[in-house]
Amino acid sequence: MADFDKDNNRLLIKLVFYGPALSGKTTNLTALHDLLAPQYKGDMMILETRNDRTLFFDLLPLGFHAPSGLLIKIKLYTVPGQVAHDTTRKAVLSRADGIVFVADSQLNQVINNAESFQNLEENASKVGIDFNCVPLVVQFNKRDLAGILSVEDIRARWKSTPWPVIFAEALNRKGVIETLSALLENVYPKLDASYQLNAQHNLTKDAFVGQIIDRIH
Ligand SMILES: Nc1nc2c(ncn2[C@@H]2O[C@H](COP(=O)(O)OP(=O)(O)O)[C@@H](O)[C@H]2O)c(=O)[nH]1
Ligand SMILES: [Mg+2]
Repeated sequence: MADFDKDNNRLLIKLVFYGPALSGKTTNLTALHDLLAPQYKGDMMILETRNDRTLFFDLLPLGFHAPSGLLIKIKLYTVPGQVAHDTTRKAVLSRADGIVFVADSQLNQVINNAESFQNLEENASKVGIDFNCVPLVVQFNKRDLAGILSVEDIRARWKSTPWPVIFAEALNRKGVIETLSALLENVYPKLDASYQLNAQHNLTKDAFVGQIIDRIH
């Protein structure tokens, strides 16, 4: 769970965008970054390891304070989707507080999506994340393209799972805020259970989500 720094009364939350290569993970991050007001934009950082790239940034560089004074900071990460970069994916996934799985809606990406989702499940277990409990949102991206799975098909396929499904066109900045918002809604109860955000810090779920989403337009 989140990194709680007791001395500094600070909670550091890590959110990871996972998915197959080229599904739009980086585009999601870039869109969120672009939509933030300048004073809330952290520098976009690129971690280069040999031949792969991991992108991350502080959602609100200064964080925000719960009424109790607790400082909350959020970092967003993408993983490299290429099959070869499994070690990096595991490292990035490690200690994630929430995950967005970015699927590519194109019909010819069904297998890549499935393999990547399976890889997520395996890697989560390898880094000690309980896949049945971790907050997860599934985003079907690239809804603007032709040759995509229908909304009905996708809904039918995911109906029996516990995860929210959001449709997006990250390239056109559609659905990205909704995706983040859905993830934060799911992250809050876990954080609340671990750190008594409501009882001890007077931070309700609406305030938690609102503090973040209100700064993205
Ligand atoms: N048509 C369309 N293209 C998209 C969308 N989102 C991302 N892309 C494109 O898909 C390609 C891969 O995107 P990128 O974010 O780099 O994928 P990543 O490998 O998952 O990080 C780029 O050319 C993007 O412009 C979308 O919603 N619609
Ligand atoms: Mg990328």
